[in-house]
Amino acid sequence: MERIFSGVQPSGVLHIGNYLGAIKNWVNLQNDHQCIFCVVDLHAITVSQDPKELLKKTVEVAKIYLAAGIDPKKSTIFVQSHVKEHAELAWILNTITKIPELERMTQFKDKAKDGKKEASMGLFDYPVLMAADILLYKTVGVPVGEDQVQHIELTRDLAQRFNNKFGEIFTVPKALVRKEGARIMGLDDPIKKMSKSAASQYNYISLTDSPDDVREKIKKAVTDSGKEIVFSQDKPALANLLTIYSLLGGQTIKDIEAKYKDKGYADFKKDLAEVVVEFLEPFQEKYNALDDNEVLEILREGAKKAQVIASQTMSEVKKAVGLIE
Ligand code: ATP
Ligand code: LTN
Repeated sequence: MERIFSGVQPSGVLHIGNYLGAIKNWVNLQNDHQCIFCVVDLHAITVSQDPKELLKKTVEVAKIYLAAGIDPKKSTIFVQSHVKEHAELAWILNTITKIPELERMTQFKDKAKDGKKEASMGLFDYPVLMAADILLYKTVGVPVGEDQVQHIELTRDLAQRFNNKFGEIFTVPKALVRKEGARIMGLDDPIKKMSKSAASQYNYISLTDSPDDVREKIKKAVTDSGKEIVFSQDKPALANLLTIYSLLGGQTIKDIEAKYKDKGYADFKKDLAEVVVEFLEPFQEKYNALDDNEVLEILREGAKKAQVIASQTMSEVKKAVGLIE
């Protein structure tokens, strides 16, 4: 079976963009692939995190994986910092990465926008650690949202460069990006992607939001000028809301447009809120029923399984590079 690897940072509460862009796809893949899903805590600390909150969020992200339908009997779930080989391989890949390759990364440019002086080396090096995550497991496919494609291109370049220099060790992975939902936009700003580290909570609908929060956030969501409910590129706010409605409600955009032909934004938004609430309810029921200690046990077992593969790859890498084991 082809191997799949992906991860999410425990940098905030996951939102419907993370679910629709990435995790939903993971759930489908686990039936016919060997899947490894990681909570990437070492990536989260590339920007400042409160230590107590980080611990809490790491367990929360794992619970979200489980509540979304990731089955630990089929897939390996673990925490990145539990498998030390991730940091070890990142160091070796650093030695074949060129500085301009990292300077080009749009995520770095976005996150360091308040001034490169304040950005850490870790933030700059983030894509190399991500390449290490993927290459350690000889991954074939990486299911992610659109914003991560540039990082996967770099991962492919590094794999090829390493293989040319030291011998064929790494598999060259490909990004698996869904056609729809790969880029859910912010509710308060439809030009930027929905982000869990956004300044305002009105940017996103988190997977743990209460029904009243959802209703309020959708009511406040910005809309475009005009009255008609139609999907169009020059109505980015409405296009985003229609996409969310379609993916969470299981109806085509065409059907939704027909349904609101003679109605306005108020009716549309009211119903959209109920579609989101209906999706979240069973999800949150499963989430709330999970026991933290059992989840920690799943993560420890997952790390043991991941480590077997990671240490095998690391030994091959060390031998190839000329490091004594
Ligand atoms: P942050 O804003 O804190 O950097 P994030 O919300 O972008 O976080 P990540 O942990 O970086 O979340 O991403 C987890 C997964 O969710 C990735 O595969 C990413 O591509 C996907 N993703 C993130 N935001 C969106 C979005 N708005 N639409 C679709 N997919 C998304
Ligand atoms: N950078 C990713 C998170 C991430 C990841 C990975 C995704 C870290 N390592 C490996 C896929 C494969 C993000 O979503 N921001």
